[in-house]
Amino acid sequence: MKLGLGLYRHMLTPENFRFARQAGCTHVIVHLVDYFHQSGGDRQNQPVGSQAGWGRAGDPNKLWTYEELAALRKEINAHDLELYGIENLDPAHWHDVLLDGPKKAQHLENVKTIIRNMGRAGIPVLGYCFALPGVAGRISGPFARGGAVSVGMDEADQTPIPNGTVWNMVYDPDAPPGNIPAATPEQMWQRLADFLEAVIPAAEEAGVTLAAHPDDPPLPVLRGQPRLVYQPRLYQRLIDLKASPGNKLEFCVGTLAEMTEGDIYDVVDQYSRQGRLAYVHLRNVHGKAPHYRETFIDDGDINALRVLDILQKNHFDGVIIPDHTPQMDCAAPWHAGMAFALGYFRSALQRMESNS
Ligand SMILES: [Mn+2]
Repeated sequence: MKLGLGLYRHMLTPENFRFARQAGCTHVIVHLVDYFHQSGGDRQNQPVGSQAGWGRAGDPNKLWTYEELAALRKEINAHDLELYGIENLDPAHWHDVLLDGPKKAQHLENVKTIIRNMGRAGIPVLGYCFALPGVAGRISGPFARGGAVSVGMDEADQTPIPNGTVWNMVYDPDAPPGNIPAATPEQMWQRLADFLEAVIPAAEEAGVTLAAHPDDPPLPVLRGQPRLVYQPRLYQRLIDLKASPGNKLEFCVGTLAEMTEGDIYDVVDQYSRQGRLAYVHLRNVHGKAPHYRETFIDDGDINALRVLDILQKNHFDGVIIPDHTPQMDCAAPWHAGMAFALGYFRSALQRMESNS
């Protein structure tokens, strides 16, 4: 098992690469989607609510190139770190795959091109969320131990998604007024099947693994749209759609624990035993969707040490990252929260290494 840190696009700086290495990470996972671009949102904190959105999607005609990916990997390697993966696709590049829209064929080609560029640049994992609404309806407050600011949820946000928006980002600011039509669950599963059918062969050829995040928050319907993986058992349906080593999971333990069915330790065992985890988001939470609060890693409903033991037992050899953490009261709230979680993981991993 390897320790990693997830970094948002605006955080891809030498200082943050050094921070990751100093905290014991050997790997990083990067976001290249520029959330809150042009929206003036608070980039240090996790997004809450939905109406303001996460800003404008990127340039539909500018896919991530081999040159920029290779340069990023080189810079990360220069800090004695490996670039393990890219987390999330830009809605500008693939919205009609999610929406089954008129540009679907072109957008499937876009994803294949990105995958080929990643493979050539030596970046092995692409995380994605196959969701129309994205995260919505979160609230923020002093919910964690000692009044640390954290995110949570009290009720499901069912406000409809406006035209020209998907996954909280605006890809067409000139879209006509109105909302996107509600899909059926079967339509969404078919869209996912079409996606995997089209891109998994390209991923296999490029040596890239696709990694699916479960629906966050895990609710059957959000913003009037059906969700796919809102109970642990639905992850099995996703991996069974395409029996390929390129079809794996961005296994978010926090989101899985927020689901109303299943025992989290059985769930971790079920999927890690099958060797279908690409990487793991390990965070803690108290409660079940839609009523939950995110907590410090040692302080929620999940025994994270027990999760790590199960992953070890099943020979999981990928990367774990803290996902997100409460913010700590100091000059660097995000970094302190991450350093706390990373120190916790380093200790657990060191103990495992000395016992094996
Ligand atoms: Mn997650």
